[in-house]
Amino acid sequence: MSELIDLRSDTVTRPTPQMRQAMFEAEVGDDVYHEDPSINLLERRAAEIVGKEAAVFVPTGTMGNQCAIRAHTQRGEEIILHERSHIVLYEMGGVAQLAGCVTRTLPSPDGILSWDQIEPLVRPASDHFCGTSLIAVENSHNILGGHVYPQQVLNGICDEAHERGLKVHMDGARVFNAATYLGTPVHEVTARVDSVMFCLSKGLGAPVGSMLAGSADFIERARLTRKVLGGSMRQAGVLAAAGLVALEQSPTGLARDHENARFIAESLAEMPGISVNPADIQTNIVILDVRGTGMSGKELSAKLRERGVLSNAIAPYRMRMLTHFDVSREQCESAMRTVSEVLQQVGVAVGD
Ligand code: TLP
Repeated sequence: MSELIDLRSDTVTRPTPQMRQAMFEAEVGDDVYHEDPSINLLERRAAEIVGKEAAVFVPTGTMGNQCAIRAHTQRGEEIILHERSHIVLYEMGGVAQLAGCVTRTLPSPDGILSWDQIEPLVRPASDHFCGTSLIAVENSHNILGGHVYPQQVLNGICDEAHERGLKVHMDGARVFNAATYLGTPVHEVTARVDSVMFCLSKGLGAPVGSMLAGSADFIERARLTRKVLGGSMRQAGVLAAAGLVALEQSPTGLARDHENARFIAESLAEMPGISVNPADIQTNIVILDVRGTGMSGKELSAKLRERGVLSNAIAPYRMRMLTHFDVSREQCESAMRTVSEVLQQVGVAVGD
């Protein structure tokens, strides 16, 4: 089989030659003693870029979110967030298991919340209720299609939350994609949140690692949880070195990924049985409804896999395709030809 075209996630990117070279040359030390120069530099640069006092390097985005939640909350408190957020769906109930908190979730079709929705759920602790202490936003929002918070909406949530003594954490796994879409520097997107986690290992293309940033105090507390979770690494400067290359070089490539996602959505929108709105694509994530093909998402993705195109079914009739660093426009074109061939072979006709 010729080379696979992997649209399952932007987590699948492999380190570039520059990243591998930087890893080879990295100066390292024991990070638990704060003695790894590459990690120290990465943490300083990350904090600077997102406009916060300090940052900590964590092995995964999940660990970054969980360290943030632990550092912002006390056991028995409530966190308000979107019902389809990564923290709710894909972090193994870490909010309950690790922080001892409860989630109160809200719906919205695109993953974006507003203060008007959040406000009625906020409550102080009482004889009957857990008190709210944290709001978590996901920017861009993954599973509902890579949507980005309009900056005013996000700033509004932060301002109102702060007036009530609540903290706001941003799961910014793809905040660089969000900033690219908005055409603003990342520190403007993150200006009013108390903390932000972002992944080096997604659109930015590093092999491993995420950053959690916030106030110096907050990061000190987050480091303790990182240790509890076994995430305090030693000579991990080899990873940080790749992360630094990703941080400095990759953001400019994200616009290309967004164009490719738009191309994929436009191509799919023309195909019988597939429903997707290209105007909905803001970043690098395409969610498509395949009910009209007569196949489930799993069936269609299995047929694509046989022909070398990898994608994920995320619900019985919904699939997700992501663009990234390691897929070129030509590969997107080839993947779209493959989808079209599969639909023809199974006899999906216009109007089905
Ligand atoms: N997302 C992965 C899967 O876990 C779903 C993906 O393929 O998209 N926040 C957001 C918004 C994410 O999308 C992810 C990963 C994470 C956090 C966690 O990052 P990792 O995988 O590094 O723990």
